[in-house]
Amino acid sequence: MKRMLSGIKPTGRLTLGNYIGAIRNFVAYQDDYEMFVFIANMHAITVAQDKAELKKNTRDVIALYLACGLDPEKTTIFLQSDVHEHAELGWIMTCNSYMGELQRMTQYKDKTAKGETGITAGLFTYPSLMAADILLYDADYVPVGVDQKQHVELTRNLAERFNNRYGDTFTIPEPLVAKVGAKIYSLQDPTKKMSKSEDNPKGTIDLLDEPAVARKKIMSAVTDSLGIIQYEPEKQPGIANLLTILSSLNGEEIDHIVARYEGKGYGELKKEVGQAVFDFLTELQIKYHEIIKSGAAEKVIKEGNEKASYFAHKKLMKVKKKIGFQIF
Ligand code: AQP
Repeated sequence: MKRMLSGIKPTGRLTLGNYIGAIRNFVAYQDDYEMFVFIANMHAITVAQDKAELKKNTRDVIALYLACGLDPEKTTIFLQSDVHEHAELGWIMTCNSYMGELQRMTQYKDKTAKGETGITAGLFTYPSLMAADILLYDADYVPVGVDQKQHVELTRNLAERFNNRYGDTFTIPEPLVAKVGAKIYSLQDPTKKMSKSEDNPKGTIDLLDEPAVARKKIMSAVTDSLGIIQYEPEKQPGIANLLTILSSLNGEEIDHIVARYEGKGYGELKKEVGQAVFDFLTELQIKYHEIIKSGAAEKVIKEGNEKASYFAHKKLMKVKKKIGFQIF
């Protein structure tokens, strides 16, 4: 069975974008791949985090992974900072990365281009840590959004560089971009990605939003004045976003939805999308509350950490030997 690895940063409350673009796919993949899914809390601190919020968000990511359908029998779910090999291999990968390569990574490039201040060294070097995350487990595939393909490319380059220098050590991973619903946009600015750390709560559906509040957000989503329901992301990003959300939640082809709405207005479409989101969140949150009450998250993480550590330790030992860290 091929191996796959991915993670989510606990930088805020998980959004519908995180579900549609990532978690939903992890759940589908876990039947066909040996899955490793982690909570990327070491990546989260590349930007300052409040301690209490980081703890709460981390627990919520675990509970929501489970509530969304990740099955710990099939998927190893672990906390990045509890598997210390990530930090160790991360440093080795940093020492294998060139400044020029890291300067080309979009997050750093965008933030410096905007003249942002307070950019941490971690934000500059995190792609090397990401490479370590992937290479520790010999992942064959990494499911990514379009914007993250660049990271897997860097990982491939670092792995090849290491293998050429020290002999065959790492599996070269491939990015896997999902076809449908790869990207969900802000409801208030549908040209911008829906993000956990978005400031305007009206643009984002949080997985833990009150379902009625989420429905209201859909009803007040920004659209356009064309008045035609069609899938034209360039011309009508707001409508395209609503169609993508509906199709992702009810499994209906976008073309079918568009055909159903011929001659109908935006209000009706919003009502249906709002109801689909309402139903989805209601069911998800029932499971989430059960998981929180049962204490299942703690047990899952403990077992997942142990399993991940086993693989990570073996790989790191091999690497240390190759580079001359093991002296006796
Ligand atoms: N809007 C989105 N549409 C589709 N997929 C999305 N993902 C995130 N937002 C959307 C996917 O979710 C995973 C989470 O990755 P992450 O938390 O490590 O980083 P991110 O992509 O930067 O997510 P956010 O929510 O935008 O976080 P912040 O605000 O902290 O930067 C990835 O697989 C991503 O593609």
